Amino acid sequence: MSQTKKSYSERSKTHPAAIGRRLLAIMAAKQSNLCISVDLTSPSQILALIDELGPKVCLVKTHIDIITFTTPDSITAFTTSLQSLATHHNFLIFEDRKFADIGSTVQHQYRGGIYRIASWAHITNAHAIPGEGIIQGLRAVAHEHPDVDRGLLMLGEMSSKGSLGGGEYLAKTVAMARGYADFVVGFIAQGAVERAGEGEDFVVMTPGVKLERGGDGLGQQYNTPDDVVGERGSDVIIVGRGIIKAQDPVEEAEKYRRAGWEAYERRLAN
Ligand code: 5FU
Repeated sequence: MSQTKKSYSERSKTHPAAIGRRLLAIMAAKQSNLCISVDLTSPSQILALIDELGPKVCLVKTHIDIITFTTPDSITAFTTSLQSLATHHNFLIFEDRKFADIGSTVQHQYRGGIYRIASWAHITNAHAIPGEGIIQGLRAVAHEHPDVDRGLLMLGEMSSKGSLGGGEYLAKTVAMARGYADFVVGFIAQGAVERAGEGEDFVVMTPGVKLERGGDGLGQQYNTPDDVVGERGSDVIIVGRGIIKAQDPVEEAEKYRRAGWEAYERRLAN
């Protein structure tokens, strides 16, 4: 059976990565394939918005390095509060770090520095351009946290105009990830990726989503939830400005949650 025809609930029992099973179970339980991208710079505003939107989402995406922190302690306070919100509202945390270096360097970047991403983010992502050492390096750091589940998304195709990803690049990225199914949960891409067999399951997440198609004047390209989930077989819609810049972000998030979920239900039914 094609992966796009399987329910999130069914896949939550068989996905090869523990964090993949957990994410799919949350999606099924909350009837949400919505990931909110909270691209604001004030820590308190971010946390307040996440507290409001938490019930509607399966995943919260951060860019920790765009946030204005005044002290190292304020970073820890932020990530601790974020983890509490994740537990309280039952969502996972995805740090959109886009690692892109050799295995040895990304280990330091994932584990250390001022952000210590591996200590609080359930999921992060990486470019395939350096080769599979990047996956091996990140996975070794994840294994330093045996008490918590960690996962990686490989970037196979970006949403922006002129992206060098997709096509053959995406296919090579998928091939590279195949040996690491317990850690690579899936891909950032614009639609479902080819599976080699029934045992494989990739959670595909798609940024560049709005209720109306268009762009932002800086290369971002938007498709609708129905385009990406219904037509192209992606699993999770990643939405930033479509929600956070709306007059009523909670009401808008509900529109996206419903649109994403209905597109998924239609996909299963057709
Ligand atoms: F990998 C990607 C990509 O291909 N496109 C993206 O837009 C990531 N993103 C991120 O998703 C980007 O860095 C933003 O954080 C978010 C999209 O935000 P928007 O406000 O919905 O355009």
